[in-house]
Amino acid sequence: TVKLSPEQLLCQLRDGVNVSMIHGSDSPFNTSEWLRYLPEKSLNETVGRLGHCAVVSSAGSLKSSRLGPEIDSHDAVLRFNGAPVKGFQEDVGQKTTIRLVNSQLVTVEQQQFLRDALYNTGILIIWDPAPYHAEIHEWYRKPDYKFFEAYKLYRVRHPEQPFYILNPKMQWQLWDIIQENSLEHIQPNPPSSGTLGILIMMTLCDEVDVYEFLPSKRQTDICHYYQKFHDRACTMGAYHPLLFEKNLVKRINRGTDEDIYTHGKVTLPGFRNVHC
Ligand code: NCC
Repeated sequence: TVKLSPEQLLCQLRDGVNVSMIHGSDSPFNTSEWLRYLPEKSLNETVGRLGHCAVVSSAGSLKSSRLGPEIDSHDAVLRFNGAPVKGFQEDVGQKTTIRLVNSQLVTVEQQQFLRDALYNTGILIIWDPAPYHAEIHEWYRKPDYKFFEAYKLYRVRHPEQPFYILNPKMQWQLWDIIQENSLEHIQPNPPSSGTLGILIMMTLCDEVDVYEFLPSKRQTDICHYYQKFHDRACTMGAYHPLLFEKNLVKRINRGTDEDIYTHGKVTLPGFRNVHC
């Protein structure tokens, strides 16, 4: 295979990955029961057209970065899972427009998820690993984590907060493109929340700055900026094909290597600014 140019790669992502949320017309969610739980408005209607966006990885290298004000200067900010802002504003900012959570967090730590005020800000999006290119029906019967109950409980407690379920098709469309553009064989596990979040923001925004997904000079074995836990796998990947995700993002970066080195910052165009 020939190595695609950055522009070709962007076009492949734009046209090959369909970022969508589960909607009340998607069978088997097209029941009166599910209609009560799913948000009425689409994600697009809820956020409107976004200009400059930031995606904040949870990496330990955000520690002492003092990137907070720069991150908050964006129109919208996406964060992951239980990544806190309280007490860490200097390094990661305080704005949260979207929080992308995995289904493991919501089920294994269900009580915390239902109680912790951290989750009550902004728009929530949940995703769950689906079998390779499975139909929604198959996934619905056998989700990786049975998060539907937690989702419904949360919706009842916070009916005003937009909370979407990511259509699981996206993860394997994205995985296929990562595999196609890598020289090695990749384990067939879905991409990390990080790359899913980047693609979500590229769909919604004019431009996307991603922080500490590609590590800066502050790179460390500390897993998260908010925990004292060391594990290289957090940055390199174990279950998720994280290293391959990062290589792909590096190839479509429109920013400078200097920005990666000093800020851990990558700048990507929104898909509406990609012309194929
Ligand atoms: O750690 P996690 O990821 O929540 O991090 C969010 C995203 O930030 C990027 N990251 C994180 C740490 C690091 N040192 N370098 C990074 O680049 C990654 O892109 C990552 O996706 C996940 O992807 O959902 C993940 O979730 C955790 C965990 O489930 C949640 O934090 C909830 O507790 C997973 N950890 C475990 O299962 C132990 C992690 O593998 C993936």
